[in-house]
Parts: sequence; C-alpha cells; structure tokens
Amino acid sequence: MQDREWFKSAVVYQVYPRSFADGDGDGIGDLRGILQHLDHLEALGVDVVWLSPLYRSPQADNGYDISDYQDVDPLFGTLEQLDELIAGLHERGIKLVMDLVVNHTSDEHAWFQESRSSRDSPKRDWYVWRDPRDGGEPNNWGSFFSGSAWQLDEPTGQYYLHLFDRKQPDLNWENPEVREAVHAMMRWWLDRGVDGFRMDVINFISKEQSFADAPAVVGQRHVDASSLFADGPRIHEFLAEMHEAVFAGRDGAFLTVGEMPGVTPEEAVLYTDPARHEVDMVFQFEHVSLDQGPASKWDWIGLDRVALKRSLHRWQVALAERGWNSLYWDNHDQPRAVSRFGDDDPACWADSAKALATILHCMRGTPYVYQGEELGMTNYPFRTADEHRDVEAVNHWKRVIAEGLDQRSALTGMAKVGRDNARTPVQWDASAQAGFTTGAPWLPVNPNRSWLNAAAQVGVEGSVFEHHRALIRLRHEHAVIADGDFTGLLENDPEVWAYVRTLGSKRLLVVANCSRRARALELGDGWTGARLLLCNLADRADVLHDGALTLSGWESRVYLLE
Ligand code: TEU
Repeated sequence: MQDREWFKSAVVYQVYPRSFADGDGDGIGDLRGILQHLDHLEALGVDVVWLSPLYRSPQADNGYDISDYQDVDPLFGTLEQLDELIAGLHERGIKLVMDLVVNHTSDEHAWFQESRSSRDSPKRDWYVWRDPRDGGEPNNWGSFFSGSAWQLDEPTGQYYLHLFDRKQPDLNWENPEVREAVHAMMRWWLDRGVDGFRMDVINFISKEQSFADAPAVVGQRHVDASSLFADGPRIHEFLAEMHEAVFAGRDGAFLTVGEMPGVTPEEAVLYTDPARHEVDMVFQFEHVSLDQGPASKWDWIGLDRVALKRSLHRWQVALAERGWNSLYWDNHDQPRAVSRFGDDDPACWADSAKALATILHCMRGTPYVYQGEELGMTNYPFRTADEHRDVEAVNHWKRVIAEGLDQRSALTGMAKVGRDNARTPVQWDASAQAGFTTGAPWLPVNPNRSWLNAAAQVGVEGSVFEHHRALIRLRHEHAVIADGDFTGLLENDPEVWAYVRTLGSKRLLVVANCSRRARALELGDGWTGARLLLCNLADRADVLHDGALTLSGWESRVYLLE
C-alpha cells in the first residue's frame, strides 16, 4: 500500500527546458543541458521535477502547442535522453512529472490535420467546429492571446475554436474517442516510467455546449468567456473517468496536478477531495491575479499586500478539512516572484527572496520552486516591444498598434507581467551567457548574472539557494509543516506576514517582515521557549524568551514550540 499523501511533505521543482540549460550550443535549452545539472536539483533537495513540454511542436507557444504527444522535439533531444533523465532523477530519489497539454493540440498535430481535411473526416468531431454566424465568428468569445477564439478554415467554410493561439485548436472532449486517445497516451508515458502529470488548463476541457455569447463588455468585440468553459458541466466526470482509465489499479506513488485558471476554493475542494479520485492538487490563480486591473492581464495596478495575504490565507482555511493546494509565487507564465512580491533592489533582494520563500514553504500545500527562483532571479529590464518573444505579448502589442491603444502603458504592463520575465536563461555563473549556452541565447541573459548566479550561491552559507534548501529540509523533517492546521495572524498588517501551524502539541510560528524598515512585534507569552528553526540573519537568539521581537527589514523567522 502506497502512502497516498506523500506529496504533502514534497516540494516540486519546475523546469522550463527552453531556458534551463543548453547542452548543444544552439542557444536553446535541452535535455542534455538538464542532464548536466541534476546535481543542482539533488543539492536543493526537491522531491519532484515538473518538466514543461518538450514534445514535438512547432513552438508557437514554446511547446504548449503539441504536434506529437509521444515524441521529443529534436530541438530538445531524443526520447532516449528523456529515458536517461527519468533514470537519473529516479537514482536521486526524484520523481518526474510531465506536462499534459490536452485542452488543445497544435494545428500541426495529425489529429487536427485529419480533422480539418473535410467536413466528413472521421476526426472532424475531435475538435470544435462551428458554422459562421452572420458571415462571421460563431460567437463573441475572445482568445487568451488576443482577438477572437475562432479561426475560419476557408476550404471547409467552418470556424474552429482556439482559446489560446490560432495554432492551438481546442480538442472536443465531448467525443469519447478523444478522451480514450488521451488516456492511452497517458498510460504510455506511465509505462515509460514517468510519475504523473501537471495538467495544463484542465478545468477548460468541458465547455458549455450551447456556445452562446458571453455577456457583452462595452468597448470589447471579443470578451472573456471563461464562465462558459471553465469548470464546465462535465469536468468532474471527465477527471474521474481519466483517473479510472489511467491510474486506477496501477502501483506507484503518482502525482496529478490540475492547472485551473479561475478555480474557486469551493470547486478546488471538489477537484482534490481524495474520495472523489479526480486530481491530487490544484494550481489556482487568485493570488497572481490581484495586481491586474479590470481591462486585462496587462492592466497592471500594483500590489496590495493585505489583499495578497488575505487571498492566500483564505485558501489555507478553505482547504483545511478536505482537498489540497499547490503553493507558488511564480512559474513560466508569471513575472519573477522577487520582483513582483518582494523588493528586487540589490540592497533588499536577497532578504526579500528569502522572506517570500519562508512564507510560501511553511504553508499548508505543496510548494513549487520555478527554475531560478531558488537563486532569487529577477525580472528582466524590458524596455521595448521587440525585446519580447512570447506569443501572448507579441499578439498583445499587435493589438495595441492596430487599435491605437496607449503604447507607454502597454510597455509598462509587458515589462511588469510579461511571461518572458520568467523565461530568460537560468543564471548558472557570472560569465557572459551565464553558463546557459556557448552560443547565442534565444532570449537575452539578465545583466545581473554578474552577481546573481548559482555558482555564487550553492554551498555558500546565507545564500538564497541555501535558504531554499533549508526550507525544503524543514518540510521533510517536520510533520507540522506538511500536515498542521493553519491560523493566520495580523491579517490587516500591510508589512508583517505571520501565521501559526499546529499539529498535536507542536506549534510552528512563521513571521516575515515584508518591508525595508524594522518592525517590533508583540506575540504574547505563549511563545516563550520556542526554538528558532530558520532565520535569514545569522546572529539571532536560538530561543524566544518572551513574545517580543524586532524584525529587521525583510527578515523572516520560523520558530517551533513543542
Ligand atoms: O497557461 C494557462 C493560462 O491561462 C495562463 O497562465 C496563460 O498562459 C496566460 O498567461 C493568460 O494570460 C497554460 C500554460 O501554462 C501556458 O504556458 C500556455 O500558454 C497556456 O496554458 C496554453 O497552453
């Protein structure tokens, strides 16, 4: 019998292959590069690696547009190298989770080629095809990547649905053949030795079949229609069926993570209630949406730390009894954590990266470390539109130009929240290309590589890397972190982030000062005798004598009372 809850004390590390490490000098990260850095992952102490897509793909959305689910793109290497990676990670006690992108395929996938070949194709119904309405798009749904979510296929006279880029047509999950094909592909990967899947926008696969217009928004021709396709009518049925067809009866400790934009805590409990056999945990978006204005994700309105804290605390409470959450500050779709939620001024950068990590890793849920986050990597100093490579930003800029929108605010938005911030090469050392490649990198290396890099941190006491390593060790060692109850403190304080975890007679106190100025705190007598487990400053007393303490700017501490 496997321990079904092993993932509660686990930490996941996300690798975005294109930007991790380049083993062949073409400027694009690859499997050989990943294989060269397994010791880094082992040193950090992570339990699982989630690999962003490296399947065959025309790379319209950096691999989230897949043309063959059962092969590696030559850009990244070979299936044999992937086998080598699985073996290399397993030898180190690390699991490998693949990205499962099955809301859509690439338009170059054989399934879509067949589907678009004629209206009578046996695979026509594998995708979502609709007749024109009044000579135009079938409804007013907008794509996440600007413009309409529909693309006309001239030879057959119908439109196909693409919630993302036009090169990412949505599969029709109503068709049981589609579901069976996906299940078979998943089983093939498990047979190959992978340990589970991170499921891309998986709460979008069951669409409202009326395909009615979404509520109109003044001034917008194409609108956000997520209420008509997120958490749709058959989503729980599809996930339970997938679990049954792929995982049931299989021996092993697998991980399933549902990436679910817009998911509410109430829905998340249903998705992750172990008794329902859907997914192990959700990846929710509430806390990474708070600095977005009403117009779009590009409408950056700045951070409200109290709102951020309340949001994360609300999720802690909502999933206290049933369900499980992923804990993350950033990933390949988000700006860098320390630039967005911390303070990337070189004077505070390290302490704020450590404080953020402390806050995240001691919560209830499974923490995710996105490549470079363990080093405190920052946003890139983007200034012009042509520095961006990401399809989302590129399409947005085209729209800004075409519609005559304000260019200055668009550039600010792109610099603040553009996805390429997370996609610049991992900074391994101080050399010109940061040890990422011997060639010309596909996205420039952040100039701060001269002082912000792995070589300057791994094994160096007090570094951001070593702080992450210590936090991961704490989760492994202390059941109160993996499984304790959560109580938020000082919830209206815009600077100090504090909470308590409790398991039996053990109590864990986490305090972090999210500001540059020192802050005095009075926690009461209840904490006398608490032992300091972790701090980002070296000279702090080992034991708390009373509940009074003063935190320096961006200082964080973890205490245990047993
Ligand atoms: O992202 C889902 C998603 O809705 C957003 O994060 C999206 O990328 C965008 O930032 C919205 O403004 C997943 C993948 O993580 C992302 O890389 C893909 O582009 C997307 O799905 C399509 O597969």
